[in-house]
Amino acid sequence: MRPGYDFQGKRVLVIGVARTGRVVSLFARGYGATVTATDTKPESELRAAAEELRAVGVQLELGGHPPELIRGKDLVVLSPGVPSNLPLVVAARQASIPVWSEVELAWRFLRGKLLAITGSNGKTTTTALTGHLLKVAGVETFVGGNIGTPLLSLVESSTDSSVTVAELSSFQLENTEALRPDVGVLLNLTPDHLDRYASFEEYAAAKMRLFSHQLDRDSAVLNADDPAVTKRMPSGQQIYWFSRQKRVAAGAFLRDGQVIFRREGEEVSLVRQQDIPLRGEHNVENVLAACAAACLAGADPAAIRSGVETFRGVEHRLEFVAEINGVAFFNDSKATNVNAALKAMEAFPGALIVILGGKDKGSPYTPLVRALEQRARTAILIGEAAEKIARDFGDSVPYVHAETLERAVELAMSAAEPGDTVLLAPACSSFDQFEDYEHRGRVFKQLVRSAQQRSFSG
Ligand code: UMA
Repeated sequence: MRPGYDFQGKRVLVIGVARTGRVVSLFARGYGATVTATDTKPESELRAAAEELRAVGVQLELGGHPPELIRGKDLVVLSPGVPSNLPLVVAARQASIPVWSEVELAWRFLRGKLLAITGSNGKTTTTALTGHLLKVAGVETFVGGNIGTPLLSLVESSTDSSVTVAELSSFQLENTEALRPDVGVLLNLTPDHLDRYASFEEYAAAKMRLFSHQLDRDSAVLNADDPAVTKRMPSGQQIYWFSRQKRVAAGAFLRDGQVIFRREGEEVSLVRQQDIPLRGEHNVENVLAACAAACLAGADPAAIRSGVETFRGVEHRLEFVAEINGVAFFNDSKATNVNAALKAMEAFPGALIVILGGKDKGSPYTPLVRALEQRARTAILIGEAAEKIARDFGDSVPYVHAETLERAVELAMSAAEPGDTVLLAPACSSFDQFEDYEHRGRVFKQLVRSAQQRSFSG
């Protein structure tokens, strides 16, 4: 039995009025709370949400977060994009008002099992694949979280026999208090979001909160090949591993080209590695993690085999867009950090033109140099981070400045030769020029498809 939260008579402050804040406000209001929602954006930018929320009696404070907003509040709920060190949030904590992330609230109300996936890279693919495997196995499954659907919006549909597969970001895990997934997966830990965290340690600690409240009947699925994960191994729950490199005592690994799942000494062969339809070695890790998680949530081996074979990948993740005059265009707009971009580049053996840049997140771009030296015909730089990337590349990697994505696609079209791949793998977040990475990916696809049309008609 989860603890829930009794909203009756409570005064709740919701910070951020985008996807998360909207759902939290409606939920809390629906359960009888008095709700105030606040956003730094002015009313003119939030008209539709403001109208909808006012209609159900939510009070709005837009265009800033006045300090008096916390007065008399019983609970503050943060959207993931709102930093935990916001003065209003710090003041709430000082006044002993609980500050929760939306996923804490969602967990308290969700029915059935929660299978939660975090890590620096591969979360979205692994979440979508795990959801797919469970659906193929006939398990009643819901998929949400950082992947795009606030977890709280899945509460009403969840049942005692359903499994909710959630992608959780470090932002969402920051303000959790009791959240306890039945199965928690940690894919890997590499530097990310250092524009928001003071250190890698602080970022990793946010991720590890996934396991803080697990009990001995719960499971953790961990990457045995990532030293940053193994050195932070949690305790108190059942530990399963996944590994591309070695056999593990319990969990998923490769043997003779097969994915094997091992539990209590029993082994079952799940799928042949050659039948994994996703590009890149990193996706083998994602498949191993998803297979282990799906086994633990009750999927049978036959369903896992057919689920892996029929999985078609995720939008904005090494997504094939078009081929124009023998040049393949791939959209990996979700590569919002350096390591994700590196993995994307490594998935292509041939000559590459890589579009990089956006809003800098505080990590150096030097880890990309070796992969680019080996493969890149040129790098095309866009957005605020372009100068820093150019400085980090020095003379080692050829690059050109394009500023905008539109110009980058034009330059890529003229630089590419038949057989090349043009890859959008920005290594940065998108907020300098786009609403989010999905918007950036959609714009890229439109630009490529327009170029394809022109090439047909020309
Ligand atoms: N805002 C304030 N005050 C602040 C900061 C922001 O009022 O100090 C307001 C903004 O003006 C805006 C709102 O807060 O109106 C934005 O909130 P949000 O960024 O949390 O946006 P949501 O639409 O609620 O999306 C969030 C996640 N966003 C982030 O983590 C930045 C989405 O992840 C997630 O899909 C969604 O909840 C549903 O769970 C996106 C993401 O970029 C995909 N995630 C990062 C990543 O994957 O790297 C972590």
